[in-house]
Amino acid sequence: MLNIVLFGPPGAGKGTQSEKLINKYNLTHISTGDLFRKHIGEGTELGRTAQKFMDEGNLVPDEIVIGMVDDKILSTPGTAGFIFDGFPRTIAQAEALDALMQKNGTQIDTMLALEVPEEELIKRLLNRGITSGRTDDQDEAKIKNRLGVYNKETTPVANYYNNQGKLNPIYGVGSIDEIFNNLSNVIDKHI
Ligand code: B4P
Repeated sequence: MLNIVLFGPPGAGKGTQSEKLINKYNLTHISTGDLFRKHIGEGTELGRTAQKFMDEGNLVPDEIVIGMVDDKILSTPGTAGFIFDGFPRTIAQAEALDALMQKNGTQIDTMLALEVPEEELIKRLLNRGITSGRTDDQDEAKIKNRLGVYNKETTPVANYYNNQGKLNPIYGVGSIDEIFNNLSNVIDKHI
């Protein structure tokens, strides 16, 4: 199996690049943000709980996120591997993911970390707020809160993988294809 963590701040291009990577490498995409938006769309209890946190730009509590990822992994047996997009976002989630991988007799092979300056992130997210209607992308104060939460709670996750020798920083500004090629070059070293 090939298991990849695609990491980066909100708006770094994780979702955009995941779509291309899953096609090229035939992997299963697990985006916790997409899974929450699906629950919200279906009006589930999990969705109602998650929405309160997402609307403010805060993280959904770890136990909810981890349970949802565990369910998703169990529902896709026989896959060639996973791309985890927007997960893990805390050290507790990173530890839980290692345990889930171990339980399934596999491991995380590499972390690809997209790096994008904050002004560019704000510009991209406000733009997506207009085109997608996503409410968490429409208010600059909420976007700045998401970036603050990322800096405080999520950046330590990069160190967690760096300590395991798995961190690969990739510059995330440029054309989507150029960034995709740089990500693919790192992945190709693991297959
Ligand atoms: P996510 O859905 O993960 O949203 P995101 O980080 O904002 O988006 P992403 O990074 O995938 O978007 P992309 O750059 O592709 O999370 C939303 C919320 O869910 C969180 O705030 C949190 O509340 C909750 N949540 C999710 N996971 C959680 C977890 N594990 N724990 C706790 N809470 C969790 O796209 C951004 C824009 O940039 C797009 O419009 C795209 O077109 C554009 N773009 C992409 N690449 C570009 C490029 N190279 N140049 C120019 N524009 C580009």
